[in-house]
Amino acid sequence: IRAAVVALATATALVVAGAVTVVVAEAAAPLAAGVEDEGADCAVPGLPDVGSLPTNSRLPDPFRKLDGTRISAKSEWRCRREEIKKLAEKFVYGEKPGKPSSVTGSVSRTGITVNVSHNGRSSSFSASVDLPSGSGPFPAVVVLGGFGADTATIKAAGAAVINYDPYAVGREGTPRNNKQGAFYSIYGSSSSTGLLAAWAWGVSRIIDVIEQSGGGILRADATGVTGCSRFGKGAFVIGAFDQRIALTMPIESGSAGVPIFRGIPGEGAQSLSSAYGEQPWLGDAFGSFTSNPARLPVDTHEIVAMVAPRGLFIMDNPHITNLGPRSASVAALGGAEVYKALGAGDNITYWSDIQNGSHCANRPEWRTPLQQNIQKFLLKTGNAPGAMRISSRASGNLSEWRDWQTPTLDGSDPTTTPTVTPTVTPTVTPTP
Ligand code: MCU
Repeated sequence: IRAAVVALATATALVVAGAVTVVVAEAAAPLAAGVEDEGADCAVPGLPDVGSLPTNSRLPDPFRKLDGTRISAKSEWRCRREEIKKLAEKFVYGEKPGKPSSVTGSVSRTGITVNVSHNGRSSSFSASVDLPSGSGPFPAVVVLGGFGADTATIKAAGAAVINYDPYAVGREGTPRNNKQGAFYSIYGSSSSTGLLAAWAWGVSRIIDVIEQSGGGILRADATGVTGCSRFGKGAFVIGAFDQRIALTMPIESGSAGVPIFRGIPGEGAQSLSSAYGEQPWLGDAFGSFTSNPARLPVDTHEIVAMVAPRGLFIMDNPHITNLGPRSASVAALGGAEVYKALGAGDNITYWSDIQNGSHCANRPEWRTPLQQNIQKFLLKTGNAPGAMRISSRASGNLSEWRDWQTPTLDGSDPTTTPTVTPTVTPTVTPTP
């Protein structure tokens, strides 16, 4: 069936039996994958050791596999993506473990509970739910720490808000060797996984519970995520590391979020050592790169690419250099090359063209694109194209950062679901 669907997706029109025309087009809004990690079965070759990494002042080529060859077909992206995921875990965020042996919980009209146990340890956490008007089941946007895209706009667009407290899963203010929260109760307080990956694990467990709930209140196939500032760093990593998330919306995420690591020192944003030291947001392994990002075998344009072809709406603030907005625009432009190669260039938006320079302000400029992204990727009622609205105050130049070109990939994107619209042509019955 999958092969047939893929074959159909490449056709534009099929005439069946003379009377019924089946129009097949690639859907503009691909559904999120039904699983957390669609490439979990990929055989990833051994990763390099930290000591053997070459220095590369440019962004690594997202299309070049660990074996040195480049991908040439869209169907190869899923396993290249898995390589990027493994590199990002090993060198940047720390490992995000998959679904624990037991995840149970409940979804009500006011809240979600999550109980997890694994290897003889257990922990739990909860999140509150705020439904929009109507009867549901509703798509939902996970808002980190009550601090993200405007919740009134989210609800008015028809999506529920899940208020997620990341600190219940990975606390701030702890030393790296004594991390705390529901994640670390399971995986150990000396786990080398940073808070961002722990927060991502927590959202994945919320989605597990929504899936198991039967979908009467919240739809498991239409989850978005947002957060601002440190929670923008979180929203970015959460969306990259769970392919069930249909729409990822980081806001003003700053260093350790969207901005390319390589660009941060030159731009004068919060330094990598400051971000690494302020809180254990990044994994412990990132400590080898804080003064040397050119040795990273992966950069954040590839974290952007991990979200492809799913919906991504990056909001940034060009008025605060400390946030690295120019480096964030380069990450978006670099990652957008993967979106384009997959035929999903319309699914990414970067928007830093804003007036008010206050950090995490509620901005009128983002209201319409926020509604459009929710309609397109969560409600599946819209089809507005993405946009690169990069403020001239902080606009990076991708060509200065890359020495690779974007390939034309063969085939249709296997993660894109074709829309099949049967049109019945009236049969003309000859009159006697
Ligand atoms: C932009 O995110 C962070 C920033 O990295 C920190 O240095 C600062 O302390 O807090 C910002 C934030 O989360 O503000 C709400």
